[in-house]
Amino acid sequence: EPAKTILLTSVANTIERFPLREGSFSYGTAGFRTLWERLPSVVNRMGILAALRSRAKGGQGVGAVVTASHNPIFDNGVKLVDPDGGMLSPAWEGYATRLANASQYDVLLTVSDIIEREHIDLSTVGKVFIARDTRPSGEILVDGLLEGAKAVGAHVEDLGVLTTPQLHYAVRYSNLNSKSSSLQGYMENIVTAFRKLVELNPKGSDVKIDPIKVDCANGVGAIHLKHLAEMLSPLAEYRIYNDGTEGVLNEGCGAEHVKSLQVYPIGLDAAPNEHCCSLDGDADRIMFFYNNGETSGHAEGDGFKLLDGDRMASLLAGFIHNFVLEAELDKELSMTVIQTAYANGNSTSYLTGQLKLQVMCTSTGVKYLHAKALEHDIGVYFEANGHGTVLFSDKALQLILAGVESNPDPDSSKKARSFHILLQLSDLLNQAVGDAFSDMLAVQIALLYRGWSYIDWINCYSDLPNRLAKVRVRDRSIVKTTDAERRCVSPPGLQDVIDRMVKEVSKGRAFVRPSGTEDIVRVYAEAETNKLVDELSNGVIAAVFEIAGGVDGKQTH
Ligand code: G16
Repeated sequence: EPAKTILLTSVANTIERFPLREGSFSYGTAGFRTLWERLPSVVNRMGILAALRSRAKGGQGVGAVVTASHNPIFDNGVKLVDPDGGMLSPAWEGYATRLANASQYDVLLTVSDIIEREHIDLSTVGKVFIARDTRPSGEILVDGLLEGAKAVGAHVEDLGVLTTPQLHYAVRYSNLNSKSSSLQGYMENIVTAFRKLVELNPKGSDVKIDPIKVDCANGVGAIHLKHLAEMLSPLAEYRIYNDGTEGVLNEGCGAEHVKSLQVYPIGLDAAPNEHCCSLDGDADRIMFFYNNGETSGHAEGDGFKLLDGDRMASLLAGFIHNFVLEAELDKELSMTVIQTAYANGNSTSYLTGQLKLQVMCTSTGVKYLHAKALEHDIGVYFEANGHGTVLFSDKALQLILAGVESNPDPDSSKKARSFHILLQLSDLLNQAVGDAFSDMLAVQIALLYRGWSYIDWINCYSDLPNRLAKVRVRDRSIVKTTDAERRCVSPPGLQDVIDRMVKEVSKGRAFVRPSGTEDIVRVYAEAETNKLVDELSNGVIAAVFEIAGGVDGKQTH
């Protein structure tokens, strides 16, 4: 077939310019992630795969984003976005790993194989949207991505420096044609929904929204938040910290830093009870925090109070469920909250016990939570680390829209208002992927409606003391888990030791799993008191170190 020969020749030409580096690569929790110098060949090949994916989907747009999100600045990564705006279908992750590790010759065989297996019609034209975060290496890596996609005959649109959720959004709506997929369209969509929600507030629109201090992790979030803040001024006020003009990306700041160390980000001075939050390096996760004014003697974290992804899940699930009830949609729409094993035990108890909501647990990774959420009419999914959103099914949107159409005046009844509020919330909350911007605005709306400060929010339940640690081992791939990562099946004997330690501790729970974004094993522990959780966490860290082959000394965070 001449078309295939031409395509393979063009692939051979592009991969020659981006030779394979040593080592093995695997499509992890969120794509490939490693030191950026190792990545040029991988990124080039992901350009090829993105174009193939698009052609396999009849020419629908596919996304490719160069980012290493929360990782250090010298790392980078690449992940693909499917035409619906979600993560790449797991069925294609195998192709990604195969391509990334293939010799030059095997690349051609693999591409040929994908064309056959996926019945790709070579008369279609592909479309690939690309974007990157602010990492300097991104500028270099993007060239390979562009070349790879073009080599497979895709039309490439380089959207430049975007937050990861902005790219997901652009891909989704370029294929749906129901909203503008441009950056301006993205911004106007959330700004309009936020404004309408403020107007729909039952307490009246003449309200004061608490200003919020936002740590942007010296990443891409700062660039776009400046724009968003201008659009929302003077209704709401966002004070930007760590905007990248001085500090280093994710260093001493950002959502991962505040979550795992439970301390303030560098450079942000939180006066007692001021509302604060931290984005991560590509603005797809968010952590909220404040200073409760108490002195603990632990200078860095004095008075530090964290409101994490579990808190967002409980706030937004409770908030939305209330309107579902008022709109009398509860019989027709299924609603579920999806968490991972990292969810604090008390958050799950609050969701099931107090809010009477169904809760499910999946493995770590937005791709798993998102897929589970899609199985329900309203799927609220949040990882404790701050990733998440709320998805509304087509059925839910149709019923909500019908409610709005038959009740055009939101002031006519509580029920009418609820339809209008739900409609705006479905617009505000990113339907493609978790988004720090829309999550931040949704939290502000929920607090505004309830008349709550962060203190009221945190008082919903108290977190069980918990610790998140990292252990470096020789080969993390020997650590294997089951039961949504709650139990470890390899190396042998490790789970037995963990079980024994957990049994000794009141309200104890612990698990270990290999990270899919960093070369470490993560250790999570929770227990009734700080003393007990320290003992449990240290015990499990030591067990992992001994049984799974620890190196470089132990790390406690
Ligand atoms: C990515 C994923 C998240 C995951 C996180 C940590 O986030 O999108 O779903 O929770 O990695 O994963 P792991 O524990 O496997 O390292 P991000 O913000 O880094 O893109």
